[in-house]
Amino acid sequence: MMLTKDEARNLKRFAADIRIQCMEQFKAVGVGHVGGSMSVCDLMACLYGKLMRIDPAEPRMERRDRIVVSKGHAGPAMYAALALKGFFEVEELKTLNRLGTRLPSHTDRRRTPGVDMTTGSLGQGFSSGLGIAYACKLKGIDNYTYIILGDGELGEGQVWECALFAAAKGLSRVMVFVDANGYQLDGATDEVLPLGDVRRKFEEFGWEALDVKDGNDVEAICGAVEMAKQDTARPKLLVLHTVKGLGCPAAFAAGLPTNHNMPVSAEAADRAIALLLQEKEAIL
Ligand SMILES: Cc1ncc(C[n+]2csc(CCOP(=O)(O)OP(=O)(O)O)c2C)c(N)n1
Ligand SMILES: [Mg+2]
Repeated sequence: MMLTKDEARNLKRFAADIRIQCMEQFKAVGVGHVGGSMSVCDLMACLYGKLMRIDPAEPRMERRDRIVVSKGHAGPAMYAALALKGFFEVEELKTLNRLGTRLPSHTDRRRTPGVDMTTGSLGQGFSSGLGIAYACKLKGIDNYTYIILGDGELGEGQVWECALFAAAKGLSRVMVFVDANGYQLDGATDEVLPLGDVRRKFEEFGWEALDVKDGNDVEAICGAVEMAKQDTARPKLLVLHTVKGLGCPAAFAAGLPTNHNMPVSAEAADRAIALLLQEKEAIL
């Protein structure tokens, strides 16, 4: 999807707002999955601002596109996008992970309007996402199912069973995004369990697969989605090369191997939010 200048600017601003609302959530609870939430904010902006057929007034509309955040710990990025789109009040974001909240740290389909699948156990969201896509296909619904995986998550054996299954069943309206931020919980993915060339591996499994060099660039993401969708036979996978914790000051979180799940003081959150606001204002 080639974006117009206005669309690109609006999506960049939307991504900045999603990041700001992530920080508001972490600030309210004092801790959170900063790294893996912040790295997918640009993707969330593309999905919720441009790509997905959704209706905040009717979150379970049958024809809607489905979304499974298989790296369920990025719930805050999804919640920020949902709230900003009007699925619920932005104010509710401050209840993240509190007792009785509709916004648990990991996504839960029974609690949050707009969440299609409960996730958190890495690998499993891929299987349930494919199940959803298969069911939609059997019902003749002409939608897409979008699934978001982490790069560390690709170490789960289940992922490779899914790679076989989706291609074998011709699930051409599945689009998987790998948030390749280079880190997992306790170190660099290359050190914990190297993945090799993910794009080539999926291609060999029968997928249409593309690398997106700057996976934090909304224009690059939307362009790659459009290109991938030209293939009408195979499931699609985009490897988004992202920065874990992007949008936080570097000394606090961005790019640090310790940013997976970390304490967030009110001061650190406020500083990040102030910088994000400045960056947002500078987007032309
Ligand atoms: C089956 C399973 N094993 C372990 C965990 C604990 N865990 C939560 S996040 C995470 C690291 C995931 O890394 P990655 O997929 O790269 O996520 P990101 O970098 O996007 O945060 C781990 C090991 C889990 N949630 N599920
Ligand atoms: Mg990762």
